[in-house]
Amino acid sequence: MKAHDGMYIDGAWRPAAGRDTIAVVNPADEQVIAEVPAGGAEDVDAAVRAARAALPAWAATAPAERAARIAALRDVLVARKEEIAETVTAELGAPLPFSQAVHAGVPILVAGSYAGLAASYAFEEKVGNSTVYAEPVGVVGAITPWNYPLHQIVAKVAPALAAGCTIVLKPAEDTPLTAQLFAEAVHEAGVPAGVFNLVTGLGPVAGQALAEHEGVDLVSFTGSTAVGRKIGATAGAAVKRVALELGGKSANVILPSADLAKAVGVGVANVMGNSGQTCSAWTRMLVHTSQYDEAVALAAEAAAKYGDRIGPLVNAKQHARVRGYIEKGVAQGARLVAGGPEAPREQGYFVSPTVFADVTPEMTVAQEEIFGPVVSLIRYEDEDDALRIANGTVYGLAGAVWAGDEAEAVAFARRMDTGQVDINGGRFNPLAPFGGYKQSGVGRELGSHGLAEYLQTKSLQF
Ligand code: TXE
Repeated sequence: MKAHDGMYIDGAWRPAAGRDTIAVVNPADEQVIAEVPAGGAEDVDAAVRAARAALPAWAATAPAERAARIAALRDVLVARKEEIAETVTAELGAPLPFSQAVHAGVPILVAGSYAGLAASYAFEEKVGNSTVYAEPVGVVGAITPWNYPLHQIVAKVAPALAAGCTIVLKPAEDTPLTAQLFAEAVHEAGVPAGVFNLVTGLGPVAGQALAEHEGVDLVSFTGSTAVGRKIGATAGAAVKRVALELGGKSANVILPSADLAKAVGVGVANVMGNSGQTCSAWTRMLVHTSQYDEAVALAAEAAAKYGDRIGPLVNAKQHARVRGYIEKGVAQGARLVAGGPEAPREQGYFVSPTVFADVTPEMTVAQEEIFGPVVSLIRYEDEDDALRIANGTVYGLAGAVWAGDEAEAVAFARRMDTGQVDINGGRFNPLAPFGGYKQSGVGRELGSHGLAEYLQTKSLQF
């Protein structure tokens, strides 16, 4: 596949400081498809300098002009949609229709929403005898994961651009080609040189150098809890802003009045989409004891139907990790009713759609983020029991509630310790804030709340 052999810094592709490279592997067949440079501290420093130099002019650009650049970026993403989908499929392994609809489709909605918000946001407000200005935080260090390669980038870069910030992006080492395509799109959209910069590289090298750089005012990170904790500590020590979007173990609560077949079917599909590599996936299905056996049968059937339509996991490490979790579930007494730890194909990092029954809330598969196509069915006795189980993990990112009556579902959702809940299936809304309670993170992405992360306020009293 086509790849740049440099970094996108100050509006141009420039050679990397060192000679190290990263091999990009197609997880469906384990073939190397490209190489990109593995940047280090020197590359990060050049990118941060470019971002700092570009900051004053971009921060002073009228919001309407920033909105126009984001709208142009959205248009490029539309024009290059097919190429984006093919690139994501090549480096992440997602089936092409899923890449087209979700990996290429969703970022268009998010970029569009920020073109609108940049134009309409109240960057200046009168509060009594004061004027309050919302000003950009400054230079943003964005560190993104591989699971939704473009969405994770756009969910940070679009609001940062809208706010008037400048950016250095360090994308995941598994999916750098999508990030390079995005840099081309930013360039085509006419975003001024230095406003957006890209450094590809390894997390503990380039990622850490970016998080620690004193020229960075805000670190926005999406990834594992372990790395998030470290980045949070580094930012705290330097007293700089930080936004963390970490893991999840979301509960899909099916109340007895719900349409059981629909709730189970959509629930299983929610976990299997993107091969379970979704931080908000509803990995714990909570079913009333009176409906439990029926739900188990429905879930096993739904998973079996998925069969070959599921893509591989992103890499060998995740493949081993997810299969290890499935083995642990079996060892702790959970009952496999679909899938299992055996790799279904000789080549590629595939795992079969897996359903566990007889899962109890304290089992590892019910507590830790597996990040694979694995759903655990847990039984509850009454609503209080369901709520206790739903809230009984360290995470609080998302969730779902199903009930015959919407008000009943809403009442339950309001008692959940989690940042986003889908009612009777829900529908994606790019303007709805997304982010975690508890150890799922700090801060919000998307919508005006996501924009506010990149702003700081100044008030003038009269
Ligand atoms: O994540 P990492 P990994 C969870 C999920 C998954 C697990 C491990 O449970 O199984 O994390 O995935 C960069 N300083 N999520 O190992 O390492 C890295 O280069 C600075 C949830 O892939 O956290 C990449 O760009 N940066 C999740 C990004 O951090 C560092 C999405 C994420 O990689 C760094 C992905 C360091 N020391 C995984 N080390 C979600 N919330 O959506 C790594 N990175």
